[in-house]
Amino acid sequence: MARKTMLLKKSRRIQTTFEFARDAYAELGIDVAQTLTRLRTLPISLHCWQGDDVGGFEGAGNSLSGGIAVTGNYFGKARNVEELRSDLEQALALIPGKQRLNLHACYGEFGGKKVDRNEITPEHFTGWIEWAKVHNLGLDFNPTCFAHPNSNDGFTLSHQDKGIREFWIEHCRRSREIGAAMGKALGTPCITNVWVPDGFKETPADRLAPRQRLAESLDAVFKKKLPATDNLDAVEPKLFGIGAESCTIGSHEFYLGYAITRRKLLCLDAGHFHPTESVADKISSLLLYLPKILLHVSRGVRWDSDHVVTFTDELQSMAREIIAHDPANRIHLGLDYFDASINRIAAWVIGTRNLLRALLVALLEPSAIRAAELRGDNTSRLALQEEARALPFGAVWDYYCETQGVPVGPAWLEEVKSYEKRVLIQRI
Ligand code: RNT
Ligand code: ZN
Repeated sequence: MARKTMLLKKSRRIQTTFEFARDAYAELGIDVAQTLTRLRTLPISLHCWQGDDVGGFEGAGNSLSGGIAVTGNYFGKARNVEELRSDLEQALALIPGKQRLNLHACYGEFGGKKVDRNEITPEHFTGWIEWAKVHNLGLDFNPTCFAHPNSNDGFTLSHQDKGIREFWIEHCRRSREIGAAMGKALGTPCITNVWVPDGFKETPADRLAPRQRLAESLDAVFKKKLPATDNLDAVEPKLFGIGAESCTIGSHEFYLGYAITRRKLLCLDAGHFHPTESVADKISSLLLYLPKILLHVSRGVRWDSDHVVTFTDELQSMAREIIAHDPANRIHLGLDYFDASINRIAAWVIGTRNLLRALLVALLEPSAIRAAELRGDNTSRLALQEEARALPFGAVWDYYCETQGVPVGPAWLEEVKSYEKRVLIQRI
């Protein structure tokens, strides 16, 4: 009874504070209801690999490679597809709105058989497609060009050896077919994103030849036309990876040129640039030349460390640029981080809720800021930008969570803790 009264009081408080906030925004010319409708049209693609430390279900005993690394050994990671789905369902139940799921090729259901990367087919993903239908989720996809004996020396699509290049070309071709099968079945295009780790630890004698090989291999991968309603291709550049410090073949310049000339989506991962470079600032430039881009929202700390997305200034800048550039049609939003030092479900929830909250703040930006800039009043622009930080977006966010039927404030944590006690503990 006491709990019921408390909940009722909380719900009333959420409603009342929301009404105050709504009026405060209305005074600034912002229609909060419209804002929330817009927020609902922006799904975030949750990265399946946060659930099991980028392990996958091949059962081949391949350890993570490609210059990416997961640190931490918090208990309870998903060990099979059922556990991963159950964990995802728990995370999704705590995130407002409708999201998507981003799968990697190594997460297929191979029925205990050895299916090599150049043998995967859409059948290995029918389980995921059926599950996505039930949960009303769109799917995105990635070839897995790492954690495999054929990538042990750090090269895949740009490898000197033709046989190895062909192996990875076949893997990426099949990945696109799988993406298209997913998109077709679910009625929403799958973004199939190619990232390869290829690069040199030490100074190479020839930087050109591997880049030529990468371009040729990618052309072979993308040769077959697939309907844009089923599949959209993306390519992901990177400054450097661990073990590829001296020259990363798929650099930003490489893929920028590639994406523009081949009409592909460019994927910007927030951890793939120099720490002082801002991904937020790149969005407007890219969208002048590319119809669509993909974002891997992540948080690098000193390097591409893939920390959980937090509510940083950089995240907020990124969100405001996203909102300023027709995100429903031109920007696909995905997450990309892997933290094994905390509860993995909480990691999903924290990062996704933060990105959504940042998008909400961006949607609630007072138009007076832009107007000040237009009339050359930079004093007012700065003053209003700083005042806007204290606007009551928290009340709108709480109301959004409440009306979307997910826990308000830190209440989601109780559910994660109870799932941990009920389910994760048994995985030890
Ligand atoms: C690596 C890239 C890539 C991967 C995932 C697992 O630096 O960011 O997107 O994180 O494919
Ligand atoms: Zn990424």
